Amino acid sequence: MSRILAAVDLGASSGRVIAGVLTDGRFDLRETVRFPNRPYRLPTPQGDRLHWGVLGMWGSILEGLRTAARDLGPIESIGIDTWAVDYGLLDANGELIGNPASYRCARTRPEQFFEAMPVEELFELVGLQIQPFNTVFQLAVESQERLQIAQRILLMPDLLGYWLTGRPVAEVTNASTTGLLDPVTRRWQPTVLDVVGCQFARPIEHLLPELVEPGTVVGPVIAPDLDLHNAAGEPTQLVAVGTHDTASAIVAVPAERDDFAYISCGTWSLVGLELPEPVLTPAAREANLTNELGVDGTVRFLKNVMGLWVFNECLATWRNAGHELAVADLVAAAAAAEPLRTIVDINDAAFFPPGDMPGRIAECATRTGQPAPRNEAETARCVFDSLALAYRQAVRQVADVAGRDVGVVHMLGGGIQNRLLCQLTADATGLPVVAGPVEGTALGNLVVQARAVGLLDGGLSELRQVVRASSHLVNYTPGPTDGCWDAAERRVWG
Ligand code: LFR
Repeated sequence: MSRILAAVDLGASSGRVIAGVLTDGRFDLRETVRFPNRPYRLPTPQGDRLHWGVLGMWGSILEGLRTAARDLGPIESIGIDTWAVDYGLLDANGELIGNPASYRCARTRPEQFFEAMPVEELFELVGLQIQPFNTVFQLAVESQERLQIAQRILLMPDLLGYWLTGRPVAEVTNASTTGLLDPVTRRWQPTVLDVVGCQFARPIEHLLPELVEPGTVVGPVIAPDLDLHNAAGEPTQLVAVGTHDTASAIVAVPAERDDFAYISCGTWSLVGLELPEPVLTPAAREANLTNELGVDGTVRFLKNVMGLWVFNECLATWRNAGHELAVADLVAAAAAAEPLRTIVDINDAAFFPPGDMPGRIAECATRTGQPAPRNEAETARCVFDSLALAYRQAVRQVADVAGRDVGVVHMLGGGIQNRLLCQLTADATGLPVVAGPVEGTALGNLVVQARAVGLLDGGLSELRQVVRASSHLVNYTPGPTDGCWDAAERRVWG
């Protein structure tokens, strides 16, 4: 008999509800709603602020869940995953205080934080790549008014889960992206809490909810405007999956051998290894690598690479200027363009805020003595070549710093529909690439739910078997490159 589970998967560019129909150890996926997601820019006397439209997302999620129940039948469970680091604050009545800020809002001041706690110490304690948007830096610049009345901090998926069930929790994979968690004990880090908490009216420990590991059943779904039940007529359960989207994606790496690296390709590209414990060495900090917690006690040792965000912002710029471009045509034109003509450091901070990416790429080309791309195809080729180069560097860095060999690269997520990018990744890394599944995050979310409610069992390798049975995988073999990627690397990083 088939069972239906629902994955709510919110990315920084789009959100979806995907129903998974589980039959004989494999999932069929049906998307029941998809909606665009973007931060909204609002003016304040202190400068523009970027906010998420969280109630709009909530409305779309309810619509997707109701459609799943209406079209497919009773829903066993729901799991929510979202991008990391962003949060809502609740007041004493359990009400949301204002619109959650977007991590792309340039409001944080990490250097000020380092006056209270040196960067070396922070890394040793929490093991995170220093990114201006880490929750710890966002909390450090929260307004005093909000902090005076805040009674709870809930990360995005935990906030939505609280609205579904009434139970506040902090699921550890996402909590590990805050900069407040000790990646060894998987508990809140007291020394960092002391530093951040001094500005709160109440001890910050009281604002942080109970930590739960992924796979915990949070409770029955009781939200108004939803009337859900499972096949036995009991209430549908919310499961805390790997609520960080990247954690769910990595569950779905269809690996058959241990020496794999992964690249989760979405708005960001997350390039790394799955390890049994964090790497907290100075070498890891100097390479700006991160230790995020994964499902079943694992650690994701990885690098954030700027990702398809840069390409998507290029597309938005061209479309705003009236050029209606189909992605497939653009990728085909990029494939025919001259390889490695212009390459940029795709992780340059210039590419982080939303805006005119083609202009910034041209500026960067001129600044580094390279020819600026002359058209959309050359700009797109520059982005894809630059991404592949950054993947190559990141795969080598994580392998070197962790002291591991890598024999295969697994790419997954929406970005792998770009076959040019997959082939360039094989060429640049010199490693075989296995691409798939496209719906990695949703599948990773679904298998963890299914195990939590007793529909699957086993460890990560058994869950990955279900992912393999549910996916279409494509192999890419590295082509001959004549040292062109070495030369490209020297052009970018010297
Ligand atoms: C990917 C992701 C990354 C995180 C970034 C910001 O969607 O979750 O893992 O670093 O978004 O939250």
